[in-house]
Amino acid sequence: MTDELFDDSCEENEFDQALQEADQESVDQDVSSWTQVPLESITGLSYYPNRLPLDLQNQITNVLPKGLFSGTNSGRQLHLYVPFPEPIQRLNNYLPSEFLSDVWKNQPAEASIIQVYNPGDGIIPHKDLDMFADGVAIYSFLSDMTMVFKLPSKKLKCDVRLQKGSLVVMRGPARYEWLHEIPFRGGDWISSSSQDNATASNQTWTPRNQRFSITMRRIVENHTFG
Ligand SMILES: O=C(O)CCC(=O)C(=O)O
Repeated sequence: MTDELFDDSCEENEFDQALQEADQESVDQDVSSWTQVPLESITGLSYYPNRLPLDLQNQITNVLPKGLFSGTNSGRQLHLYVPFPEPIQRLNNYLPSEFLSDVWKNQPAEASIIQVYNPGDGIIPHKDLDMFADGVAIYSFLSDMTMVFKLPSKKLKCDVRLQKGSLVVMRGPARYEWLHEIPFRGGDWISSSSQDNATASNQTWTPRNQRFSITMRRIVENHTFG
């Protein structure tokens, strides 16, 4: 039954192909000399822990096709377009009101991507495609994982621990100037004193578990596919 909800959305289309040509930049991966900056210093980046009620997290997890979570293939994605299945549609209700009014002009998300990460999986440094409007919202499910924001021109980086049930929002410079990535590795270094200070000496290596995210976006006006 639940798989039927997603049957049509799983088909490859032009939109999917465009996404695979995302604005990916080759970044010097030796970031040892880069300066770690706090999340608050990145204009347009906001993080909201514990954003989603547990029952909504569970409902969404349960409605997704089981095949997304099985096996060890990496890079499993599901692209959805409005109308979203009901529990996913409800994610609009948890977007910050100022984000909805100022950035999306009180319109709900039009496109979402569900991405599953097994330990070792990641996503390369990138900016989101220009076909997407300003404002990107990413919800995290099942387990925690570290996302890294990078500004190569100034050798700045910021590690943001995305906890399950959290929301991270990018707009303006955070969306258009900074790259974001999830490093391909089996775990993350976690500072016990600060979520965003990855250079602290009091870090512990925390193995990853399976995680999925739902990224919600709007499409720029007058965008034509194909
Ligand atoms: O899965 C994530 O948290 C990151 C997703 C992402 O970077 C994207 O959809 O552009």
